[in-house]
Amino acid sequence: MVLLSDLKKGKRGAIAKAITIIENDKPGAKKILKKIFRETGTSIVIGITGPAGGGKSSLINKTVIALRKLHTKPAVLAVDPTSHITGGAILGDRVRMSESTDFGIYIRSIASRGATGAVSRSLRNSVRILEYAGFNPIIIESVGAGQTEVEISKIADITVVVFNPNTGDSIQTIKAGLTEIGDIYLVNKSDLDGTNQLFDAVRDFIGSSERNPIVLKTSVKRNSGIIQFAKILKEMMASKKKSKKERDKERLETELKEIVLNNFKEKMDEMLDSDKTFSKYLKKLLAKDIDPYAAADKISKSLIK
Ligand SMILES: Nc1nc2c(ncn2[C@@H]2O[C@H](COP(=O)(O)OP(=O)(O)OP(=O)(O)O)[C@@H](O)[C@H]2O)c(=O)[nH]1
Ligand SMILES: [Mg+2]
Repeated sequence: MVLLSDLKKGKRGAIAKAITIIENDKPGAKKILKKIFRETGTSIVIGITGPAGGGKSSLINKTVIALRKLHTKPAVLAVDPTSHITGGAILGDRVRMSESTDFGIYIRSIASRGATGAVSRSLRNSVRILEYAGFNPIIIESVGAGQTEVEISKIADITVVVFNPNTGDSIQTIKAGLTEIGDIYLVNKSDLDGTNQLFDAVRDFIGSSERNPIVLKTSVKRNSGIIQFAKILKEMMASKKKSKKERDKERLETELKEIVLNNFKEKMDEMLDSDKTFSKYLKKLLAKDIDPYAAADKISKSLIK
């Protein structure tokens, strides 16, 4: 069991243990959440997303140091979508981010494999652990592939999208999902050719939308734009804090529904295995006496009376 007093003090060992429990042990996770929940929901979550290799980890490494100097206490969760393929990506992130851990910043990779919703669930609860441990802001790095970028913006209070000129991120190739979610757009690797073109395009197409997001150039290589980015984040943290209650109300409602539905699903799954109506209609289905939809209707009606 994790020592709550150690967690509260922000001790690394306790945080690591708690997050491992959150990720792998459902009953253990429930126990921890019961104890810490009252003291969560207090930190600003910053989601940083964008195409693979855009420089997100490198940028976060520098940005957290700048944020620390601005008297905040950042922590980082890196969602790692490739770990189950190569096993090398976690190490890559750790190495790239190693500089910042010397400043009392907590960094951790979160495995992205698992059932739908499992990543969001462990992210949400890992954020809670870090809030309880006194970190603010909590930065989540995720590759903008598939649905993850959208999911990140559901968890984050501030969403940052990172593009760069060398991957052929012309405005035409940028996925619609990414153009809609950012509060801040970074054109990173601004030391490379094509930066101004991409910057203008992003500003014209996304920056001029009603949401009015901020568009900035950064270069980790030249160490430019990063302090400005950190300052903007800090200012935005203050303004997003004011609207946090409202966002959280909606999110908690969604989360609660999700958990209840999941509970039902698990319970029903168990029940169906031994349900007489289910086996009766399954037989009919196998004999082609009924179609699957009609059979499902009959079974559902018999269960929900
Ligand atoms: N020229 C240049 N290269 C950069 C800059 N920032 C990062 N890189 C390089 O880009 C490569 C990818 O950087 P990462 O920080 O791993 O990018 P990432 O977006 O975290 O990558 P994934 O997590 O794999 O999606 C590395 O080789 C970095 O050294 C920059 O500002 N300029
Ligand atoms: Mg990375």
